[in-house]
Amino acid sequence: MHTQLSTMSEKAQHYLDLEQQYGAHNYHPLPVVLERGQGVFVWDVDGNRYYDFLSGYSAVNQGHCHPAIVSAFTAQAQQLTLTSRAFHSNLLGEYAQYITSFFGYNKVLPMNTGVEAVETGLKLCRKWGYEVKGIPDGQAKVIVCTGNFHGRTMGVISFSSDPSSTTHFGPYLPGFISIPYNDLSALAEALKDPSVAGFLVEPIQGEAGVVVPDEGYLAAARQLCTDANVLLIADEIQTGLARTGLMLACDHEAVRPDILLLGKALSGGMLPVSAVLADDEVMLTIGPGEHGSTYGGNPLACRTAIAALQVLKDEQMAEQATAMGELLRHGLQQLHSPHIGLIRGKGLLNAIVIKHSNPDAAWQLCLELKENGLLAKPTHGDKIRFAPPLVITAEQIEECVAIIGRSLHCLD
Ligand code: IF1
Repeated sequence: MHTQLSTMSEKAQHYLDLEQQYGAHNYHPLPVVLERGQGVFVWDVDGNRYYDFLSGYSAVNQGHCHPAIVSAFTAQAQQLTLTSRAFHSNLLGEYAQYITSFFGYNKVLPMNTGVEAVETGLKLCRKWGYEVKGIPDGQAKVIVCTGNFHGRTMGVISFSSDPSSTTHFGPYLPGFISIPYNDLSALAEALKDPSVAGFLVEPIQGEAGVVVPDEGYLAAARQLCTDANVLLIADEIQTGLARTGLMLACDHEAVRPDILLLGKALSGGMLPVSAVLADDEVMLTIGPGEHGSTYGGNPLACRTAIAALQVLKDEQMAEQATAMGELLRHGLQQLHSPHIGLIRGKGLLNAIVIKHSNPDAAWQLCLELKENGLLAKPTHGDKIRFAPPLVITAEQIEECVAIIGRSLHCLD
């Protein structure tokens, strides 16, 4: 267990004690208790202000409590929040038209959390495999990549290569083939199996520590899948929605997935909203009563998601992410810190790899960053993700680089 650098205020400790006593211990958060967020900033219960360099794992790309999204959410919350899909609502059709034209697909299947979108995409893929591709029933396979993170349900952890996601949760769902990420020959080999229905991939592997594949990987994977009559399923739940400098990370290589998975910032951090986009040949393999969710496509989610998407465009957040990302990576390079082994990322999805003899160094650095007014958290030990909201300004990037530079000295 990590040692804490600073003691908590009595007020903050009170909240930690309640969580410790009454909440499951399924996380190890940084010792900070937040009570307010606005734009790139969050404040703790003692009024201390922090730059948020995690953005809710890219769920608040638009910034905390974006006014236009809050007002859409608030207005709908006072009108009609949930009808279930047993009845129609005046918002689902409008939202479906809006999001399908926004991303250029025939149809959307609305869900809630990201992992539900992943599960839904896999169900669509298998259904298409049997009913369109003609794979013998029960034999459909999906290719996945080692180092993936697609969520925490039993089905999705079945193809995780991370012991902390899988240990003692078996038996696992069969029907997945694991290949190394960013390895086209392994993909080509796996695609020779005629029972393969799909290839599920993150355009950039987030949890693995922002692993960016080689230039051309996605485009080549797209072609290999097309040639093998296999669906390309892009998990853009973390990389999508302007985070990497274009609306989708797939856009960097003009790749159009057969199934597009979105989540997180689709609601700007207001409530869980996810979406599966596909064309009719895939989407219509699921008929009435064959899939669903109580909250999927609820009016509150629909209205909020329209506002969240509109804001991304109106405020040119993808362009912002490109410019601010370059500024951030350049600033980090200019620190010439002996403790930074690697800086990598695209747009405002970045990570540094810490180089230090102490295995706890990344955690210690995050505690120091917190003391200096910036919140970030290590992923997989020695990597720290730097992913601020896309509304961050150049001056704020400069200030954050200075904070990071100052904080790195705690590792000297
Ligand atoms: C945790 C990080 C992890 C995702 C991608 C699907 C999902 C996620 C590419 C599932 C969710 C979250 C989950 C959260 C930490 C965070 C995360 F990569 F973003 F940092 F874990 F890897 N596809 N990622 O990143 O979406 O069901 O959570 O809405 O579980 O600790 P969800």
